[in-house]
Amino acid sequence: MSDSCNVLMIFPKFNPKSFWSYDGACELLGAKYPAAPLGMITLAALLPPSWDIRLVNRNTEELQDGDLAWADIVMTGGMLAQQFDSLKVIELAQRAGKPVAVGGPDPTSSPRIYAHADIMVLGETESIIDEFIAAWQRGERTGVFEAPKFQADVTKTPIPRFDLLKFKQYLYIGVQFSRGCPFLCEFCDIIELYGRVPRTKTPTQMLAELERLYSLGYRGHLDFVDDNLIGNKKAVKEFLPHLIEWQKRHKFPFMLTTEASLNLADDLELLRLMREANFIAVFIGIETPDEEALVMTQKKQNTRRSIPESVRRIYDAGIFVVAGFIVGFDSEKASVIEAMTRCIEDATIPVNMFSLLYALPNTQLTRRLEREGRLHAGHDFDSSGRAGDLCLAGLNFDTLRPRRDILADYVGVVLRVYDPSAFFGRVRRLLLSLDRVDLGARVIVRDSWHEIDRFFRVMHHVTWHRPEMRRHVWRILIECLIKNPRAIRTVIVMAVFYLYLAPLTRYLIGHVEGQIAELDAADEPEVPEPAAA
Ligand code: B12
Ligand code: SF4
Repeated sequence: MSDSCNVLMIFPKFNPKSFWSYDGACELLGAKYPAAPLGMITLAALLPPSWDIRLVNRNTEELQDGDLAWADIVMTGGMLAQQFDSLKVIELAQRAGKPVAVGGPDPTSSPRIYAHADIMVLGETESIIDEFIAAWQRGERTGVFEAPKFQADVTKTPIPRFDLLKFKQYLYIGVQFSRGCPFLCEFCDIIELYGRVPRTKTPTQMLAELERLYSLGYRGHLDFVDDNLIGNKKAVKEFLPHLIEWQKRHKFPFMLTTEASLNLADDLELLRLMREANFIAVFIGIETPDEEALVMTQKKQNTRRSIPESVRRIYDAGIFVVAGFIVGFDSEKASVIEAMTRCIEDATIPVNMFSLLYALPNTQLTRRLEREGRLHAGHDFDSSGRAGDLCLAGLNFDTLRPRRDILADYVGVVLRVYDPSAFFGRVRRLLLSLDRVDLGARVIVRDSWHEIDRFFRVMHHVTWHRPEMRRHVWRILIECLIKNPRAIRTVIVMAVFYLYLAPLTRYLIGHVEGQIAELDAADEPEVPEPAAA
């Protein structure tokens, strides 16, 4: 038995042109990719300390000559939107004669696609890592290690190996407090992968993670990647006072974002705590304003409420909402353009991710569509390098409403919501009234100083290269300076969003219009050849 092992972790490339890839914005802000690979660095922390680990993130850097030769084992894997590159990495490793182990959400949801990898570590690694390590140390170089479902005790999860990250490559770093979500949305794979009983880390554990990041020199944007931060309200309410105290003691080194369900709006105490901890934004799946569709898709927590009022309550805590909307639910009877646009305008949500309904592998939706004979063959296999992206590759099933109408609605909503006047109109209404928490003059001056370079870069780009934004951004900036200076940072955040969202939406619209044209061409009756004279 040998105690040493050279592990080459390769984090595969994400498919391009996604809402989440911040194309253009990353370069402008001096980063290479928005988010860091938290799953991989968590796995790294679970391996024996005597093993040497090299992490190569293919989204930010190239594999160097010699990396593969150095490795005793290659570890790779991630999500569906990385499947295309994961399969390439497996091939690269196997061609170099190295055993390759895969893991992460996509191999867990679709193991058959990765069956040719030498080793599969499926599910939450914490629960199965000891078996894998023991087998490796016995000299076994193949095998399938499957964790029992939802058993991982996250209070035992070690601090992720943040030291393996090159912070400058990223716009933000992720940490995780909880796994799982109590709700039952039909299209969601989170509850299948991580369960419906949210498991949380302890406050001490979380503060140790923050302390490690702090001592490694990280400052700035920290994302709580929880599926639903408020899935276990009692636990998060216990944690937040510790987080507030830590943030205050360290003079607020981190501005925080997360994901939560809309019922966050019902708990003013929770909102107050999040505000004080310096949460600046929360991603919420609103999905659709159509009650019937919400009921059918089992997203009952969004029903029987006014969506704009709920969002307003979150704004009152100084936290802005980024929303997810889906077009293509089975219950849609007619165009959703009007209702969706109205909901977004009434709720004043500037940034919205629009998806076409996607049957992700390992969901109730996928199983229902399969039973109904509507699921497309190869729905879980990425042959094009586009799969998984809810904006580009949705509707991987036979729709009930004509497909063409759904696609036309998608284009219609995106066009209206991302028209520059509409977008900046919402930004202005939101920011003039957003009551950001007061972090104190010293923190504001320090942050402004740290970000002055980014501020000038963004404003220079807006002023000289983006005429459609220039007037709006300068106007809101000046108005905010006079009427609501605490929201200035958010003006720049919104400008950055539009910098990449405008070209992305043009691309998405072109892509979807291409699909519409294909459908039209397939529908056109063939013109008979003129008869020969
Ligand atoms: C943060 C996040 C993102 C970030 C990415 C951050 C990054 N660089 O990794 C962003 C915002 C970019 C993102 C985008 C998307 N995401 Co995402 N994302 C998440 C989220 C919420 C947290 C990921 C995380 O850090 N988890 C914490 C770590 C500790 O958990 P973990 O990754 O599961 O890792 C554990 C194990 O899986 C294992 N493990 C992980 N990797 C490996 C590798 C090996 C070799 C081994 C052995 C083990 C192993 O060890 C860890 C400890 O147990 C997850 C849900 C979740 N709870 O994980 C969804 C999730 C991964 N995303 C998902 C999806 C579908 C997407 C999108 C495609 C669509 C979307 N939701 O908008 C887009 C991709 C678009 C694109 N083209 O880029 C699905 C994936 C489903 C699938 N079958 O693959 C998930 C599971 C849930 C969801 N529906 O959102 N996402
Ligand atoms: S609220 Fe979000 S995480 Fe929870 S089940 Fe619904 S879609 Fe999934």
